Amino acid sequence: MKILFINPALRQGTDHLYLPVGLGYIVTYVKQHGYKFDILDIDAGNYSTEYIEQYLTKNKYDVICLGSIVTHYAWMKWAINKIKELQPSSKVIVGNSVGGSIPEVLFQTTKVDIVIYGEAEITITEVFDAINYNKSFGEIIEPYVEVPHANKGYPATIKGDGIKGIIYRGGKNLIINNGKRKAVKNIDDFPFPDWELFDVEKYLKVGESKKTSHAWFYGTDEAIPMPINTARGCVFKCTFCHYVFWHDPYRHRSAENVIAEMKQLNKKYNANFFNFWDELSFHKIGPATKFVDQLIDADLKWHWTCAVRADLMGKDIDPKGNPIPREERLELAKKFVKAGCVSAGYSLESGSDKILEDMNKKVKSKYFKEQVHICREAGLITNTSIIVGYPSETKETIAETMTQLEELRIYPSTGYLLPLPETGMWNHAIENGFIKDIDKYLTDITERQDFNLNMTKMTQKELEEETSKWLQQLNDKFGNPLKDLFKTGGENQNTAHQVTERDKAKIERNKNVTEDLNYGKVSGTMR
Ligand code: B12
Ligand code: SF4
Repeated sequence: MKILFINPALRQGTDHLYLPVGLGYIVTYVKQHGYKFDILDIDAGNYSTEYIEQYLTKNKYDVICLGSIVTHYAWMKWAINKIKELQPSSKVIVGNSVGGSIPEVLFQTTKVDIVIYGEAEITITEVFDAINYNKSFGEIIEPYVEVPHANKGYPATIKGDGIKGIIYRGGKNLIINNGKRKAVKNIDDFPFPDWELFDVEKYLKVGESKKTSHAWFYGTDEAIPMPINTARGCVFKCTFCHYVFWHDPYRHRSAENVIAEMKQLNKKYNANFFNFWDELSFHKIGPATKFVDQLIDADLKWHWTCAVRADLMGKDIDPKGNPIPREERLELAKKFVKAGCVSAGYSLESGSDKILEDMNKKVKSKYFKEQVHICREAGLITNTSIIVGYPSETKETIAETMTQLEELRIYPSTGYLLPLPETGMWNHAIENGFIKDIDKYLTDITERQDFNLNMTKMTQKELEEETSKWLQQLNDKFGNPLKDLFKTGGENQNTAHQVTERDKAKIERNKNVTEDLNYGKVSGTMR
């Protein structure tokens, strides 16, 4: 059985390349289970459309697998249909949220054969086994049962029984949905992604040659950053968010397991800076303390970044109403620093507590502020993203958010609300007629930094002008050199401000941060 995996390029030709962690997990797992395959790495190769078409014309496969996030729908639609045009007999398997959150749409607008939703390692191996040994994927449950969904206007999938975690094209024009697969309990069980299968050199060199890295404060001559997935899922359900592990329990790898991967990456690639690519790396003081204590004991001398709850160190009361003393929270932040953490990412999203409620964020802005103070005291860098344009957004709520950031001296990574499938905001947009043609909407959307849809009572012009006005004010006040106030990193035209000489003082600041995080000035930011 000839298999091809395709790694698409989310932001083709930009200054950063990110190793594809999800794909890395999958290819490693199927390799361990005896499958051989090719990888067409469009991201690393920066391949043109012509190249891709030529490749697919020359190289024939039985199975072609590709996955991406849902914002990449337009490209995925093109790619799937192109594959089917050039090699109609190959089976096309799609994973990640582009399939899993909109299967009803994808099966209508493309010729995809199988969608894998949720955690894919085991599922894809079972699908390969079925194809390899000519077995069926399952059967339709009769009488037919339609699986409810929020993609208005598209026919439902029909309940089936068989390989869990897949939706596939069955007979009689039916799309059969075998239901969710239970997530793996202990994610330590997955093998570490085998980066030998990718052109790691290339991934590391792109940032280096363009003098951009995604290691906070560390220059490209100093940091060799690599990604690690330390946790899957999140304990919250914000109304703008959706990720592949949405329906799975929150799971964290053990510190031993993460440390072993760090050591392996250091040994193989000299990696000394690790980006914890998680939705949520730490959610509670207890487990977080245990984890960083183990890192401190391991005495690795490397650095890392992670994602934490916006109130992990800011909230002074636990769910049972017991107080959490400030010293305890400050102690945790200090331990993060001691363990090598440079920046713990967490998001304000909005400074308006009303909008935070609409977001179901379960965080109050006062806790965010307290966390900023604690992190600064401990020497951790604070950065935040904000979402502008919730339905209840007004000039006043924008001002509420921005004045807090101004006081805290944080330049935000700013985006407009971008309703994504399977989120509360998606349902709102569909129910209220903001999205009438799902295929068109998904084809047109780009990134949250671009204006995609207005669901507020302000006009789009007002919303954009108000947001830009405030960002300009922050940019000027903080002395940032940002030319594009939204795309603060990662894009060719917006990285000039990142090409600054490494500044020892800034690096020192990690250890003793008392001043602001002047976002745009930091070498290597990439939000
Ligand atoms: C790293 C990252 C990035 C990196 C991408 C690096 C890379 N090459 O992978 C960068 C910084 C570029 C990025 C950008 C954006 N990102 Co991002 N990002 C992440 C992050 C933090 C980690 C991804 C990861 O590695 N996860 C860990 C692995 C193990 O999980 P996984 O990727 O889901 O993989 C599993 C399954 O999806 C599946 N799978 C994955 N690939 C494949 C392939 C096949 C063939 C199959 C069968 C299965 C499969 O199997 C894997 C193992 O079980 C996630 C949050 C998260 N934790 O997922 C957000 C996330 C993926 N990003 C998201 C978004 C929205 C964006 C942006 C659009 C934000 C923006 N600025 O507007 C941009 C995209 C820009 C664009 N041009 O479209 C959303 C996606 C939402 C959605 N419903 O699709 C996420 C989920 C965050 C969130 N909750 O909002 N991102
Ligand atoms: S936005 Fe963050 S906290 Fe909210 S559900 Fe998504 S990952 Fe969790």
